[in-house]
Amino acid sequence: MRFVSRNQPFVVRKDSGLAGATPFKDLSRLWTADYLSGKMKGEQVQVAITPHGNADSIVQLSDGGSVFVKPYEVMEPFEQAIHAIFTQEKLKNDQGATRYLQTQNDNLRGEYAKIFADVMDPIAWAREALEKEPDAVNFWLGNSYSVSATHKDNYENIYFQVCGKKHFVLMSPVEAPCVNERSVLAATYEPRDASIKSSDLKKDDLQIRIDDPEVYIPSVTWDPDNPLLNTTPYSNYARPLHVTLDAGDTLYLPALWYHKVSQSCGEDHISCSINYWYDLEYGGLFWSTAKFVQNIGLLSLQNTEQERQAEAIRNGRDVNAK
Ligand SMILES: O=C(O)CCC(=O)C(=O)O
Repeated sequence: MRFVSRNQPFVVRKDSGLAGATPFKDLSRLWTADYLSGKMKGEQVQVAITPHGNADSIVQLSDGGSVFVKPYEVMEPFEQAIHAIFTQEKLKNDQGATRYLQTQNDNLRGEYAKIFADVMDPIAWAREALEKEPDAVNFWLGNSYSVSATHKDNYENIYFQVCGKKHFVLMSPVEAPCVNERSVLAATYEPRDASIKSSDLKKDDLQIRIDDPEVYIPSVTWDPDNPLLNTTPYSNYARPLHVTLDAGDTLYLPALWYHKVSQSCGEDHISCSINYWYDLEYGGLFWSTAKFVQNIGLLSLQNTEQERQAEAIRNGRDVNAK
C-alpha cells in the first residue's frame, strides 16, 4: 500500500522468501512449451503477426511521415502458433513473420480458460493493497523478436514472468513531457497477397495499409533506446529505469508509467508471462496531477512549435522546413 500510494514500482524476486509474495512460483516449472501445447490442443487463439515483432508501434514511412501500425490478426490453433514462435527462436529465422500471443482482453479467463485453472486466485497482497479485483488477467507468449513499444496504461499492473525473461524500460508519469506523445495516423499490417496462408507468411509478405476511415491514435513517439530521434526539449531529462524479470519474478508496474517491453528466451525458446490489470484510482490527486503534467508538457510543445514558426516568419523562411 505504501508503494501504491507513492505510485512507485517494485519487483518481488522469486527467491525473496516473502510468504505469499510469489504465489505463481511453481507455474514456471509447470508451463513448458510441451505442457501448454498439450493443454491447449485444438483451441483457436488470436495471433498478432508482424514483420519485425513490432505490434502497435510507430513506423517511419519512406516519405518522412509516420504511422501507428497494428498487427495483422488471425485465428490459429494454439499448437501451430506456439510451434511457429518456438521454431523462429530456435532457428533464429530473421526472414519469418513474428507471432505474439498478446490479446489484452482478459484472455486468460477467455480463450486460455483451459490453462487458467493452473493459476491461483488473484495475488492476495495485490487485492489488499489495491482494494479491488482485477479487470483483466492476460496471457502473453512470444519470442525474442517481439517488442512492445513504449506506452502507458490506465491500469495498475501486476506482471508475472513464467518462463524466459522480460526486459522493461520504465519512465514515471512525471516524464510525460519527455516522451513526445502525439496523435499518429493509424494503420494495420496485411498480407500483400490474400491467398498466402498465415502459416506461410514471411516478413516481406506483409504491407502497411492506412485504416479507412482515417483515425489518429495518441502515441509515444520518443524511444528511450533511440534518444536522439523525435525529441522534445525535455527528452534529455528522462531517466529511464531498466528492469529485467526472470522466470518467477513479479513486477508491480504502477498506473500511467510508460513502459517499453522486450523479451528473451531460455532453453524452451519461448517467453511467457501473465499479468493482472486493476483499474486505476481516479479519485484523489494522482490522476489529475498526472494529467496536469502531461498537458503542461503538451502546451509547452505547442509553444515551442509556435515560437519556431514565428522565428521562421521573422527570418522569412518556409515555416514547414525543419
Ligand atoms: O509484455 C509485453 O510485451 C507488454 C506488457 C504490457 O504492456 C503490459 O502489461 O501493460
